[in-house]
Amino acid sequence: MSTNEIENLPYMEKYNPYQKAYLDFWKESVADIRKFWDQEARKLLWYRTWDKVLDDSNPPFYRWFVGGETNMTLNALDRWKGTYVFNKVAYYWEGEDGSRRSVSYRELYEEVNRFSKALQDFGVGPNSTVTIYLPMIPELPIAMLSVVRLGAIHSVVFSGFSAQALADRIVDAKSKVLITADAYPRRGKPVETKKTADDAVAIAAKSGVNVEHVVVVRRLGTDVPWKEGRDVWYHELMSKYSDTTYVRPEPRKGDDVLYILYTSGTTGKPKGIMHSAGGNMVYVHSVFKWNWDIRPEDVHWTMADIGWVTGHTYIVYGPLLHGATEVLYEGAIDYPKPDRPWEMVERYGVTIFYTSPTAERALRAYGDEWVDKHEMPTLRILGTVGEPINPDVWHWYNEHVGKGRCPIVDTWWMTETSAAMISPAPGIATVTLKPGSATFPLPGIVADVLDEDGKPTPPGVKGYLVIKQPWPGMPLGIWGDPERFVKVYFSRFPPYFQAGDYAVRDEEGYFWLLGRADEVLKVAGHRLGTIEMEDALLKHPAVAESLVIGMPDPTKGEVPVAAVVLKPGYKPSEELKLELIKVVRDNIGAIATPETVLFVPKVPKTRSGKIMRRLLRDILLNRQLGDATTLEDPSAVEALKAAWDEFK
Ligand code: 6R9
Repeated sequence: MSTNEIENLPYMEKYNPYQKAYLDFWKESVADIRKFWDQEARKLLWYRTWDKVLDDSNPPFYRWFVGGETNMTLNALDRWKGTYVFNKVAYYWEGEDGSRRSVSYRELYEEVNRFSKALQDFGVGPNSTVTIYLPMIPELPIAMLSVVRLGAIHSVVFSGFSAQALADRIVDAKSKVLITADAYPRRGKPVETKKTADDAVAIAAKSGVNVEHVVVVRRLGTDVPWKEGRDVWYHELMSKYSDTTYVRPEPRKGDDVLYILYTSGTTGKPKGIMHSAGGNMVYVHSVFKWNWDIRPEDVHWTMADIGWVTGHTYIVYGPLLHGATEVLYEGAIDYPKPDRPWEMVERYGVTIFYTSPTAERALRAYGDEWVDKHEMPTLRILGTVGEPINPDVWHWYNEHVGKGRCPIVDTWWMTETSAAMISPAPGIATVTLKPGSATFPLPGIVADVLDEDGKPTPPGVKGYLVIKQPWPGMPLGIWGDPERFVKVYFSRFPPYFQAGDYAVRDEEGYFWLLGRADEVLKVAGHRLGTIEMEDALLKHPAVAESLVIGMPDPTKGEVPVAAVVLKPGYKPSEELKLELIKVVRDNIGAIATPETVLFVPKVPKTRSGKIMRRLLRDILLNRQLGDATTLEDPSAVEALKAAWDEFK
């Protein structure tokens, strides 16, 4: 980007003197991204430095640190050998049932080496894929690091996903090895992970993908189904390898695949986002520092699940790349009492606390007394991620959790970006915060808001968020589907990356993120596709047509509401409704449970046969409508509205 263009960016025009330090840094970074990221990458260890910082010869398949060789675990573990960090706590783990364990960097290093060796003995090597279906226990980061150490590729599947959802991901990634646990507690009751994993393996086998090894971590000690020859206990396996086992971190090229993580998009099939061994590492390392101003004495706690990208970056790789101490919590955030998080902040002396608006809203709803009785003097920075934060929730977070003395770092980003893209960066300089705004793009990132025609919108006018230059944390592509990568992210406003979010900039250039502009929902911060849910409903023999819309919810942000047209011979009933809800849960997981299923005679569509889900949502909410003239049959809309009104 030329200096001229940078000077002309609207958010450069006005700033107060405090922001100048930040904006000057930012300006320099985007003026020459190659130079900037070259410097950032040199803060890490490489077996071999790159020949080229960025190869942009085949856009949008940008390749970073080409010719370079490194390994994430070299920087996350081996780097700390011989330093004080090796004796430091890497993870304070707390089980929902109160069990506790702390894992030092040394222990993590030893355990990862042993498990790497074990996986290697199963034939796992560079570019093999390993699916990990584990609850929030230390073995989850251990498994991820062990896979990465071998140059293999992990696909972590959220432990709340169903057998079908797990099977789909095993099949797509063609994994021969699955790592899981016997069971884990959720709200005091065991969730039988191994059973679900077995079901998934059986479903995957029908599609011709045979899982040969299932490694089972013993968490609760429950009885589990067992298949001799295929299943092996983690602890029995590990007992074969001594503390001094060493596996050399496999040299990975900068543009080799580090991991894949499935996420929902605008079509039914979840897509495997591929992140790179060099670029993701560099980006995560830099951003973690900028977001949290991370220091040796910090105790960082991302209260999220590793099964989503937030956990990959901010529980596993980010903290470990900085030798930081992280809290790993297994259970429900309000169990057994609504002050569980605040009690834990005090117990571990947490200095940086990061969670989602959904969690903030839920904890607020229990009443201020639960948080007010905790002083939490160690806290110094709060963070928020996953959805837009409502200004009143922001104020509550600031006053009651941060006691008015902790800046709130609102981080906008997505699975595809590796780490935050638009957010305050207290690790560099301060900017004045505005409740509900993620402030400015991070160094090296140029973002903009465009209208339908691809022109930047004036201040105050809503548009589509785009990223204008490549960045090291960008995906290598979609696993097995390069065309879809181009289509989803780069076809609407080429050559820019289209995020899929609505945004607006204010007079001072601050970015305000306004939620998804497509068929993606954020239900309690979890990313789900309406079309995935519609596909699930269609699997039921009674369903002829299905429609899913995200409706606003005071706690979860959004909840899915389904409408179905039944096939001839089927009649609406309470029983059928429950069956349909179950179909969605069985195909995706409990997180996707529809709020209700409405029975309608027809699904409203446009004349061209498209379901306009956002428009229908506005109709159901009695909001000012967008253009409804293209809807083919007004009576279908009326019927849907009547069914919804009755449900309310
Ligand atoms: C990290 C993560 C991505 C979508 C994204 C946007 C929403 C994330 C946000 C935010 C407003 C924030 N989102 N952070 N919206 N303010 N600070 O959540 O990744 O699960 O892929 O979801 O989340 O809509 O497009 P992912």
